[in-house]
Amino acid sequence: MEMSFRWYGNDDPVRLEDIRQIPGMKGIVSAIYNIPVGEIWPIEEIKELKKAVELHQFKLNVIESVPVHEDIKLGLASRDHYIEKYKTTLRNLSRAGIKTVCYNFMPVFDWTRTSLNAPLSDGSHSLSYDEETIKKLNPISGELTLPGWDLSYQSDQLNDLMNKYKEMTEDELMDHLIYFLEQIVPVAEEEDMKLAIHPDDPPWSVFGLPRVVTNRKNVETLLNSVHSKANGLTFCTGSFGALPENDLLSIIEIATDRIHFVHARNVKWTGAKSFQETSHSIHDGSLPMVEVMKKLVQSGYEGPIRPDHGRMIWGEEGRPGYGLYDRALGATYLNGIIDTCKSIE
Ligand code: DNO
Repeated sequence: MEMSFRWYGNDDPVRLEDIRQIPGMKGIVSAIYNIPVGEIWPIEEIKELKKAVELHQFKLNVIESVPVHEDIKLGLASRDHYIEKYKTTLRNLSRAGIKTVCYNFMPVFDWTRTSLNAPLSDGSHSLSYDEETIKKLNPISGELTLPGWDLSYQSDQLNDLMNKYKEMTEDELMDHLIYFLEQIVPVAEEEDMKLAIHPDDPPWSVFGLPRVVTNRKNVETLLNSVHSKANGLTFCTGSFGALPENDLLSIIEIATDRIHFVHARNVKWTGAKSFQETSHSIHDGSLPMVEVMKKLVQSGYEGPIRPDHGRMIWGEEGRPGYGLYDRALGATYLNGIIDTCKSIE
């Protein structure tokens, strides 16, 4: 597998020089962050990013993410205009040599947590999610903002946008996703690219908005909707695994050669629909990380994988979930498991 690390570009307090010193690190996962959602990514800017990464002897192996415009998720008439732009961005990425693209289809909000620095018993801090707290929060009030969210909306715009989703069922959202896939997968095929949809995080409805990339059945539906290797999945242990009934191993089984990217992290279930992120170790969280890695090795997965969110340890300050130290420990733990599984295969 290609062990990789997410890097947020030149503004990231974690430097490429630091990432270079993590044993076994091969790839960088990044994106261009200053382009409004829906607009075309210019090839020059993509090449610049790639050059910065390659200067440190890394491969820019995945773009995470090219965000999907809300009009596409809403199924509005204007979606075709944004789909055309999405296709152009895919072609530009491909022409710059980048062949794997991660994206998600969550309405309005990307990943959601209720705390960005919840204490763990070892004195470190991590991200957590508590369903009871979420029920009392109004995302429009601005009392909760998260790093993964598009903060360019004014509160009245956000209100209007959320209202547009009010009547939408999950089946309708799935239809809009399939429509999108039918349009973009042929372009990915032409360009020999892999599309890797990220599961919803957490994998249930939040703030009353529909979510569909949540479980094995829905993953099967979306993978079967367009039969092409290009139509694939980001297998994110922490997103699917936040729901105890999601059997991670069986999701790997049904997705097998459609898994194009792996996010590996552990969570501890703290109640119904509630969890806290932990170290990657099986001794800290609820997820069977060793079994998951073993299954990926057995299924022949050789693609990019990254340690996902880490705790904040050793006094590090920085982007929640994306510090250097705990993700580096995670990468080393994962590489140890992978090497062991391979040696006894
Ligand atoms: C959170 C990330 C997500 C992910 C997107 C993919 O840390 O895993 O923000 O990048 O959902 O589109």
